[in-house]
Amino acid sequence: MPADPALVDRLAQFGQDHVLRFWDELDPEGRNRLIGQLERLDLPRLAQMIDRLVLSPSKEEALAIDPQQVEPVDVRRVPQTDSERVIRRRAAERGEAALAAGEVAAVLVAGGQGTRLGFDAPKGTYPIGPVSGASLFQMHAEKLVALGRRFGKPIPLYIMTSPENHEATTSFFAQHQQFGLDHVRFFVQGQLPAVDAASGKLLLAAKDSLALSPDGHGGTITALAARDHPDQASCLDDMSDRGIQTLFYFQVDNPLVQICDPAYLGLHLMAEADISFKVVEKQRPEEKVGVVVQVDGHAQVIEYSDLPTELAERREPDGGLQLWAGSIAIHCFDRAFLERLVSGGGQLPVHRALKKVPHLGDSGRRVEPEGPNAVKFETFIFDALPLADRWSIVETERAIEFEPLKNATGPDSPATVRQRLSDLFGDWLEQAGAQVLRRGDGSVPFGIEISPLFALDAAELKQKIEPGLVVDRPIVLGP
Ligand code: UD2
Repeated sequence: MPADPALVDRLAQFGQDHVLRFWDELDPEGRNRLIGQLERLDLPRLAQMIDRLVLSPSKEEALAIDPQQVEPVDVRRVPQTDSERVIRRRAAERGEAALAAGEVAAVLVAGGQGTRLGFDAPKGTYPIGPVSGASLFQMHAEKLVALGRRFGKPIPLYIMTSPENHEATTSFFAQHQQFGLDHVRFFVQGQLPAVDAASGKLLLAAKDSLALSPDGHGGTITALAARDHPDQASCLDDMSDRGIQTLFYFQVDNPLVQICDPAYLGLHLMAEADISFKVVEKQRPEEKVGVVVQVDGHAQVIEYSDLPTELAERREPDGGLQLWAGSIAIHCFDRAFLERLVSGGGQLPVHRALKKVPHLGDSGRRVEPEGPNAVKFETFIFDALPLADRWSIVETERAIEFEPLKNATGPDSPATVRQRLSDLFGDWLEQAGAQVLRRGDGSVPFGIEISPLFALDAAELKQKIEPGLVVDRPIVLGP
């Protein structure tokens, strides 16, 4: 059976009909797969992306921001004075009230490919607990269970996966009885095709499949609004039915994240913000975090890979970086803001990434490129910031809230993350009255782990341990 002539025409109109060149060799299942993928493509939009980001990327560069217009953004800094501490305390009360009223949901993005870590499974399943080997997913889920108990209302969790890791992620949760969570719902992000970097032609991963990759965490917004079946509510509708007003958004790779931090939620609510960002002071100009800046009176993020060196290195008279506010990808969203974005069709801008993508050559043989050969397209969630009317940017301390797992070795690796967790839990134990053995440089020389189900913070820990406890060897405090 030949391919549908209307589809062939449509592809030909956009110069992409070569993707059907193995049609005659495909079985019905393969044909259906390919047709399904092709029908989901927005060809006119794809053609624009190819023109702007592949065939004439210099046009895109010409549109880039003028460094003279980039200024630091207003940030609510870590409290230094009594009055600032009072504001945080009031904000925490406001956030606690929202949690107790069941108005907050958590959204965990876990659809990424984790290429840099070199781990062949969903990153959330990585055993990161310094002593128990608890997974990232377990740590996040147990924080939510503990928070639900503390505030008397379970916090629903929505987890974004990608087609590649959906099955493995959902089975991991099923194997662990959803880690005791009351409500967890998985939703799958969209995909975008990779194209040849020289010609802009779609690449095939197999005779019956395009080379597709996740559409970036900017895909969260459309995926939250999508329905898997016509009779199923979207995640946003489900949240609305549950009375959720605020979404707390976080990434899978940072086990220190203070999920649903009441003070952060409260500052977001008090500012009546559409979107909030948590930031830390960047350690070095080249650190791989996007910076929150202001351009023409409006806040936006410049991703690390797009930040010109001149701007990254610009310093204040006191020597500090001028654009210091590094985004750690912890956000609050007003649900109504996301609904407005979806109904207004407000698509986030698409970014390009030049990558090595294996594909099928003309003869049908697999090509393993030696260097980057293809452009992948991605959207970023932080590009929602310029679309917001009101925003709130809040500083937090790196030592207590940010140590992401990105690489197999060196910085941001399992070794640094486990060390940071042990050091942080060592601090909690000391604040709770224990004595902890330390190295000369202050670090803890063995693993310490405190399950969120045992204590969520130092204050809770203090009620649970014997005063005078001495910690001089690996320890796990669990439920
Ligand atoms: C991200 C931010 C960076 C900084 C840093 C903090 C981007 C582009 N940059 O850098 O500014 O905040 O994090 O750690 O995000 N993900 C998906 N689907 C996708 C792609 C990613 O769910 O299609 C998830 C992924 O599972 C992870 C998170 O998004 O939880 C971050 O992805 P990344 O590791 O690619 O981002 P990174 O480290 O370049």
